[in-house]
Amino acid sequence: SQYLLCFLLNQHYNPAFVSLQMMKHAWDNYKRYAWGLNELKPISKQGHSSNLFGNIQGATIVDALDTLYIMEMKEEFKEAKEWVEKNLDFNVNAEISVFEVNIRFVGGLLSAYYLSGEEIFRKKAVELGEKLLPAFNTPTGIPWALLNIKSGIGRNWPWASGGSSILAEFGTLHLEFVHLSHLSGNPVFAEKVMNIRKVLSRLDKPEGLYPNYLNPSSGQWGQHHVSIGGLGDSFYEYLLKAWLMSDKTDEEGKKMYYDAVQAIETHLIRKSSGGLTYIAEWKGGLLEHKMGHLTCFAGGMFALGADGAPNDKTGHHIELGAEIARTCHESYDRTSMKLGPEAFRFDGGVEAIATRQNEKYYILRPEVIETYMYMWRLTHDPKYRQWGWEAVEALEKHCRVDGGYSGLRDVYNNHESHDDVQQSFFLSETLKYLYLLFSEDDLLPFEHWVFNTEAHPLPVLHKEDGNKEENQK
Ligand code: DMJ
Repeated sequence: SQYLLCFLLNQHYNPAFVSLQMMKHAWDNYKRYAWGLNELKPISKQGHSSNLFGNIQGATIVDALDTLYIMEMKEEFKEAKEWVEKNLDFNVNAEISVFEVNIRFVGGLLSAYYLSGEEIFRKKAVELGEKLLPAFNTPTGIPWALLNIKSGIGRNWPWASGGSSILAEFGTLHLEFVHLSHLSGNPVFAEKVMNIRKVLSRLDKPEGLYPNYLNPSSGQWGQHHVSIGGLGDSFYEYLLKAWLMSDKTDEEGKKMYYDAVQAIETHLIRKSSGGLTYIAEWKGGLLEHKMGHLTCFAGGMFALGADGAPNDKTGHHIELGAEIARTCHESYDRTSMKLGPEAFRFDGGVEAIATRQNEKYYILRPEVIETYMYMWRLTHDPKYRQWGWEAVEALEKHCRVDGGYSGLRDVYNNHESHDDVQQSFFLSETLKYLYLLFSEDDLLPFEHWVFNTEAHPLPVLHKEDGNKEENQK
């Protein structure tokens, strides 16, 4: 495979084909060493289980289904489907993260259903959706973060401010739950997420911003911390995508999204003295000049939302997307390994560089490549493909190991220290976005598909399919 790699990198490489080969390497090793378990430890060559999924098993299989399908890895898709049929079991005594299980398992199953038409995936998605419903049994209907899917008892993360639920968690259920209602004929799923909307739209927002913490009992905000990265990120993403997925009929989602972007621009977006645009974190009115790798998804989001931007701001939103893409590319380029750190700062004389040891790791996250993919599709500027290719080379050089792909502990070091985890989102997101970046635009075109926050494509519910009634529910 080393020989193949050199050949591909130096000769007439076809980058989409290279991403497919990467997927094969990741999948084959998962299959060899961790089949049926959640994730792979590629150095120790054994399974890895995160407590986010309780003892639900098979996260990598479910997360990877649609990538296998899109890449036409037919044999692998078939074996994954057989595993789902025979082994995917939600009747377990497990405390799970409602958000993680929704975006990876519900999202993965829904996409697999829509792409392949295989009934088993629809059935499993609805079955799992029903298991998640007790999470909404709170005085406000804002769901708990954690749920025991056997007992139906929920609670919040012990570290969350004042017993709060997390914005990016309860705000990232909308797309999947609308589809669960659509596919099951049961309105309850859509009702639950429309209620979250209602609670949020009635609340006072400091400077028009949404704090990351909301108490599900009192309906009051916790600490006034605002982030477009961890704890906040995909809430904003889902406002925009709810509107797009509704064939642009969900006016409430649209308004909330563009109002939020306006507040973000005024209070969080800044330019460094070196000319890099970044999105800071807001803590009760004070800015922390730090941007997370997670925040880099926002470049793609701004560009995707550009078309519907009010007051002739289309060009401005594309430009904002392009500037965030450039900043995030710089965060990669300024490391030794050419892969970006978990967080980078714009203070104390540095720009787009991690200064704290515990922010220097890279865990195979997708957000920067995701933004390249959106920017490529929406502008066709070739630099986004070049930047994507730089990431491929860096992944091959530093993350690829015999037993799969591993995250790195310090991207500024000259020697790899591997974290020994092949995250399931590497197969569902990072490799899928790379493949799409190097494919034609008519593969999952944006007019017909929106990607959930784990890169699982969900179809736009076109008006003529009776979507109007659904939004009015
Ligand atoms: C994924 O599970 C999703 O992209 C989520 O929105 C954020 N974290 C990981 C990838 O970094």
